[in-house]
Amino acid sequence: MPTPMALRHDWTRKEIREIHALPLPELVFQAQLVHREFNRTDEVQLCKLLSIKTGGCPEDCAYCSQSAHYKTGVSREELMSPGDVFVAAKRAIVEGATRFCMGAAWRHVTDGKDFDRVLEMVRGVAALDMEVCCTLGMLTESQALRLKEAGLTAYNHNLDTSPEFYGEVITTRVYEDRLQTIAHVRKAGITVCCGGILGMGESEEDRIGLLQQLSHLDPHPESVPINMLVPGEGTPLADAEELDPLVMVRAIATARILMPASRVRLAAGRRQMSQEAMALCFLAGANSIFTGDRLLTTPNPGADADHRLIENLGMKAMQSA
Ligand code: SAM
Ligand code: DTB
Ligand code: SF4
Repeated sequence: MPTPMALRHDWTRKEIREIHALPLPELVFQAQLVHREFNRTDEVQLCKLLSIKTGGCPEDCAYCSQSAHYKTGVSREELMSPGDVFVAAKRAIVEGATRFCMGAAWRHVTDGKDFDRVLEMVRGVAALDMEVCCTLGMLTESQALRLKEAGLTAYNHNLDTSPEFYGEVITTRVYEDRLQTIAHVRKAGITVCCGGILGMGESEEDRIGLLQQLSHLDPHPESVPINMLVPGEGTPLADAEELDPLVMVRAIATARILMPASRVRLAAGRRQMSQEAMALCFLAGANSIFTGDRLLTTPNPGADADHRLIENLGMKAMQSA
């Protein structure tokens, strides 16, 4: 038996650059070798997103239509009621999802009645036997602990891009703030969901820088969402040049090689991709998608289309994890 590959957290930029620049067939082949060693290659996890608190966010993320800094047509709403969230979670189960992720357009969590209500949502969804994930902005250590006690499985907090490019996209917080929240989540014993966005005008070196940062987290994030920018009207990135889907394939394959045991999610942007491009992403090692007809504020292919896609490829939806 060959010795199983050890997980590494010290990948150099040069090594990552070399992997990322391989001829695409070779890169995908290398990613497949790793994928086969660590994961079932015929399974895709279906995750469902729900925006529990939409719009009016004080942060200025240039890609986001929920930022209050831009006129985007997404209006500010109140936090949803737990009852409505549970209805959505039960529908997600019927649609085959095994993970439910609740997103709030907050800069950070504030203790008080809204956070208490989120904790109630977490307890209720956890009781449905799904993986429960939240993405609520920055967290303190004690807030992370309270989420853990409520039954939270995972917390999503993306690094989005390289440290060098970060300031071009967001000015209301710094990279170190993100790393700190991720550390609080890890310390509380919650699994980490951390990835980024491609197609914001970043260079190839920025994508490599993002992948290096993710791979240097120790342990690796259990879940790595790779989003393709969904350009939102009124945001500074509304007219960003459309990304070649093969850039997604390269990033996913590289993420798979650097973080062999993580779930790599082909996240936002699937409406802009062909079935063939998505198939290449699975070949490159993606093993998770967001299903359902909405992401947070933008459309997604929909559960029926996703089941057809998975069936066409002879793959299957991951059963309860
Ligand atoms: N406010 C919280 C935060 O930013 O951490 C949670 C919600 S935020 C919408 C979660 C992630 O979604 C962002 O970090 C970003 O990576 C991704 N995202 C947001 N808008 C996007 C867009 N238009 N296209 C692709 N990904 C996007
Ligand atoms: C992640 O990496 N992508 C998701 C989830 N984590 C929260 C969000 C995608 C949002 C796409 C734009 C929207 O629908 O507003
Ligand atoms: Fe706010 Fe999150 Fe959107 Fe940034 S990505 S503006 S933090 S909702």
